Amino acid sequence: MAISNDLRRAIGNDQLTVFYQPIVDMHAGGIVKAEALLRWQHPENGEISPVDFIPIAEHTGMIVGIGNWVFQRALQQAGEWRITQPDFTVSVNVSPVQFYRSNEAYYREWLNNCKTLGGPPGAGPAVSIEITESLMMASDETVMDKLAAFQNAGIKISLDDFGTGYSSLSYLRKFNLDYLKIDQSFVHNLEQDTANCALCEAIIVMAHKLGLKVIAEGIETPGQRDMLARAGCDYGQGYLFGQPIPADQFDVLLKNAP
Ligand code: G
Ligand code: G
Ligand code: MN
Ligand code: NA
Repeated sequence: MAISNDLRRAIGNDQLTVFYQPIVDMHAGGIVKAEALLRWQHPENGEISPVDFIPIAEHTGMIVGIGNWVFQRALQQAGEWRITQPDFTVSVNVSPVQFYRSNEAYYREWLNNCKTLGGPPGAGPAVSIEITESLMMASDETVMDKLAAFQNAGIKISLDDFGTGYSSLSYLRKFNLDYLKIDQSFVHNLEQDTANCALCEAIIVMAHKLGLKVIAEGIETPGQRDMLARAGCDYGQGYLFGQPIPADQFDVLLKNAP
């Protein structure tokens, strides 16, 4: 397929970049984390969304190499931001296919990278990972072992898109996660939809009782921010605080942040 050949070439031709979207502390304020989001600038077709090319990368196995590259980029970048903000963390999306298709050596390399790249070690690894429910559904021993290896190395784990999959609550007991990300579909009509509001409040209470911090995604209005903050949500992400932007623009955002 043409696009998979193009993607193979994109890796070596500097067509892939990592953008960063701010994540703010809902109570103290300020940008304390970022999510790394991959972008592909195709030479003829312009920007191609990860929604379109990640599935191809997964299907062909290219996601292993691409994922490794994103992880290293994000780690190096997070290390730079840690010079002025020692607790700063960048979270990286990790596809289930990366877990299935990669071996022990691959993980050891990731974990070693965390020690050598990523800036001052004081606050633990500068990168955390985001996984989805589909990975937890597989729940075989090797996936569990790989997740445990990350956590033993101090890498925090977020459950992304919470509430959109099967959301079997038993996963939350079985896996020892650090963050739960409320999917943006719950946030977008928070001010109009009392049921969504009730769900967000209940998710936050449940997560806190289980010892997880909560990140709400897709916050676009001050009203949504205020409702989530009142409900005790720990962190917020969305266009209200900033879109995904290149690292040099993120630098400026961090320097000018209050
Ligand atoms: O920012 P955006 O609309 O482009 O992201 C679309 C989707 O692509 C999101 O679900 C996001 O998790 C996914 N995505 C973005 N970057 C990466 C990446 O580096 N790895 C993986 N596996 N998924 C990514
Ligand atoms: O699936 P994941 O949560 O990793 O991807 C997050 C996606 O949401 C990215 O595509 C990102 O660009 C997008 N996004 C981030 N903030 C907002 C927002 O406030 N509104 C909307 N509509 N999309 C957002
Ligand atoms: Mn994500
Ligand atoms: Na999400």
